[in-house]
Amino acid sequence: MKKLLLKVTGMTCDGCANSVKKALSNVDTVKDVNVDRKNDNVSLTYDEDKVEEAAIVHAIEKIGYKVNRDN
Ligand SMILES: [Cu+2]
Repeated sequence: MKKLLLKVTGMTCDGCANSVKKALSNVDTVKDVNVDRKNDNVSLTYDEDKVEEAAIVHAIEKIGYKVNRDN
């Protein structure tokens, strides 16, 4: 499992944070999703052998938020 930290901008309320969390939870192998809306931080773990990081980023962008990779 690999840990991923992303900067996600555009989350203006707790509803947004929940939407992001839900979208990520639907991506295969993703777990331990944590959304810190105030700091635009989203962390999670996933299996890098089965899922591309791009698929995770896409899941967020698809519902309308911007992702900036934090390494
Ligand atoms: Cu919102």
